[in-house]
Amino acid sequence: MDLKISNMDEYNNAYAMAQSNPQEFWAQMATNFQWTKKWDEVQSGTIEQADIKWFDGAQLNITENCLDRHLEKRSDQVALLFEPNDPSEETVKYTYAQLHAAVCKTANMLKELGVKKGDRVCIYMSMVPEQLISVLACARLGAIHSVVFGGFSALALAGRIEDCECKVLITNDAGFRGNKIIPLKEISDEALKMKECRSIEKVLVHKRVGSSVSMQEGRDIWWHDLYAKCSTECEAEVMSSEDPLFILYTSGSTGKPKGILHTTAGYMVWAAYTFANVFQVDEGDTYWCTADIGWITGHTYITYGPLLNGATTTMFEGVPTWPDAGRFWDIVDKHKITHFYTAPTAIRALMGCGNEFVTNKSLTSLKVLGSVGEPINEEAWHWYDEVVGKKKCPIVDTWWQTETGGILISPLAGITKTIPCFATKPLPGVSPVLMNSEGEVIETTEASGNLCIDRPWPGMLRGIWGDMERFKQTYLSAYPGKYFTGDGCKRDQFSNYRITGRVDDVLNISGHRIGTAEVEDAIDQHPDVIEAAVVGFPHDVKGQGIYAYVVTGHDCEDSIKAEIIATVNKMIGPIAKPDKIQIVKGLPKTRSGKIMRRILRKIASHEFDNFGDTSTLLDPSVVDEIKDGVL
Ligand code: 7RM
Repeated sequence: MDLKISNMDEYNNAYAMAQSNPQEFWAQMATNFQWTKKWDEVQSGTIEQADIKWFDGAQLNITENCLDRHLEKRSDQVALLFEPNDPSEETVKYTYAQLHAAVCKTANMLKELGVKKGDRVCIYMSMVPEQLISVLACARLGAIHSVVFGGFSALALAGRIEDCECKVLITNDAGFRGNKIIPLKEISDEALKMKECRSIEKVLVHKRVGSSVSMQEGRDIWWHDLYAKCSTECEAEVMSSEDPLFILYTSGSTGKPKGILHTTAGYMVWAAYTFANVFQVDEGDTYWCTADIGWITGHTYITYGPLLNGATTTMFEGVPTWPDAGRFWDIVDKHKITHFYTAPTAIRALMGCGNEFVTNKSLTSLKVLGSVGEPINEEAWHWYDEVVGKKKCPIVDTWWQTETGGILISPLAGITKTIPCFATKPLPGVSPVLMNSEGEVIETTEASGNLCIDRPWPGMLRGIWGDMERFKQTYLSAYPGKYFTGDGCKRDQFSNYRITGRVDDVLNISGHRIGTAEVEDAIDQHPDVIEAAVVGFPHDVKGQGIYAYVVTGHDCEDSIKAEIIATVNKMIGPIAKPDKIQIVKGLPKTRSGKIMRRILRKIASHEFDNFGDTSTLLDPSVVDEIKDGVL
């Protein structure tokens, strides 16, 4: 059976079959791939036991499925289209044959540096083709890639390198982003100097900007020096289905970021299946996802999903508003982009720049528009639909998470009826349930509750690197036998799903996940800070902004706010920078010492009445003081 569904009847049939006979359904889907050895069992293990397996007993290499498999038919088709930051610099194109060769060469470089199956490789790069190539080169060798977004600080990078003990780091001299240059090698050097960051043996440095960087003898190697010497042939390592493919760090409501672990076969099938069905890319189409490969969206929907389907995928190095707010649409016209996938925060930012940046472009190539990363508001949905899509392009509002590997709830382009702000229907194999506050499944169709998934799907995370207990605790314990998403959700009378946002202490800032505890810990590092509480508040462009309430030891100069921001930059990176910092005398606490975040969230959102039950407050006068000083 073909991967692709082409009408609503087929969707209904596929959904029903994946529910009633998942083993048979996924066995049929899996025949679309190249296996070295077939599986013994399609799905085994349970959520209760936290030992989910898909296609156990099979052997494969995901890069053979992304690259080698297409060479017969598509060797001269463009696989990767790279659009540089500077519009005057030429586009770079890799055909499937060229990408295959580049991945093999790069895998051979990594071999030279001692990388073997199961080793972790950290990729801390800007959005250049070599970033995607590095990801695939790791997969070719069976090395586990851990991509760290280029906006994270040296400390954040060091923490991620240390947690999974990466052996090799791949970086750029520096990266272009709009009118900025990000000194990636310098940041890497700083990270590697830290005492907790000892596992790295070699650093492979790709030259992008031409910045002067220091190269440490014996440790640092220029990409171009080694690349020239490596062969374009590299046999793919034979991997077992449940061998780890990658780790990707993401924030939770407590503690350090978690290394989300994905394995080979299930992730591959899920990435390919969801890409094919949600986007409905046809022969000759050009697909572009604007995410960074440092996030899960870039893993599944720039790299693996499109290439597994033999599509043409686009990578853009820059930002939406440089040189001006028409950049995205210039690129759409230049490359006749048919499928465009971006985040609500970008849509809102561009919406605020005026329609003229869009209406003076053609955009006639566009067929499908996608949204991901956070709930899309009504106004942005309609602007996207009307001004960008000219009411001719279905919008796929795709709900999913780092943990889910790929899209779980979304319209299928041109098939599912779209509704503004609704992710609509679950993909075949996805069984969403809404839970009430008693922890029971809500049976009525029209309902709202906490979103859980009732049974394993192939792309489901298999664990948290080095911490299986936390894996069970975070996702599998709140509702026994179910995967808990951390999101709130509404279901309408026709069983369409609308995701309303996190129900835990995870913030979503411009589609980036940030834990309140992480930001609080960072702020606490400032020597004059006694205590801090961080909450989200509604922000027109970012979706949510960061509001920090800070208790300082003594009367501080106003400069403390700038210092706090600098501290957060250093600990996490600019993406976690508080938008508002209010210095307060105390935080509203219960008698048992818990901060009442509910009140702080309300104040930050300028909702000053109805704080709910405040009878457990230790000192109610604190609330008035905070209210009076609100920003
Ligand atoms: C893909 C990604 C996951 C969190 C998730 C939600 C929110 C993502 C949507 C959405 C409403 C959407 N992975 N989220 N997509 N909320 N509608 N279409 O973003 O791990 O970084 O974030 O993002 O809260 O739990 S992520």
